[in-house]
Amino acid sequence: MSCVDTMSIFNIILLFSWVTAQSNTYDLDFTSVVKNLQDELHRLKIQVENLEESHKTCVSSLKSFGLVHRKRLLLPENDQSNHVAFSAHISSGFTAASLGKGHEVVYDVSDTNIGNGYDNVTGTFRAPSAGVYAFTWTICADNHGEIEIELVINGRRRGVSHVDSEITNDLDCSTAFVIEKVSVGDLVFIRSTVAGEGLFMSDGRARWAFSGWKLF
Ligand SMILES: [Ca+2]
Repeated sequence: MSCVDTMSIFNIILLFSWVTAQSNTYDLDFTSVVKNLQDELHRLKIQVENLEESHKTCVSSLKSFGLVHRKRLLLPENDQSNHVAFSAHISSGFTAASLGKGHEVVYDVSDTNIGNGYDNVTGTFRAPSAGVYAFTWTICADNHGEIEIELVINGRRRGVSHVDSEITNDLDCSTAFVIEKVSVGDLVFIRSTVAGEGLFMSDGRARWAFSGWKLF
């Protein structure tokens, strides 16, 4: 109900109260009552017209500032169930031998886990809700490090990257990015596709990381 409607009803209630009070007197002057009613109706009519004009002016001003309908473009403020984002990294460097071939990479430090989809014990992200997601991961090779890594969604390869550092004291990193439609409960993780060799860096200089977030 608009402000104009509310004020009109309020004034009518006041008017009804006033008429009731008048009717309770024993010396009713009906001509006077009718005259007063006409005056009051005329006054209310002018007041409503003024309020309608003010309302039009307000709406026009809001539109000129782009404020009308803005709220409809935003997500509902209390709808947190649709928010999904995670980011995790490996806390220290490791060897190719410790990872091996065909093994899931475990990012033991969970930096962000909105929606609780990521498990830092297994390394797997389980989608809490269906939607289109973005996934990105970074791998870094230290001395003579080399490996190929794949992004797996429900058992299928959906992305791949490779890094190779051929010399001592060399550092090479590779970052990949994938956008994928995901169903609720889908499993997403990073896995080695080869045995690899050498060392991999994951410390304050550069680190292995795995992130994902729901776009819509
Ligand atoms: Ca190599």
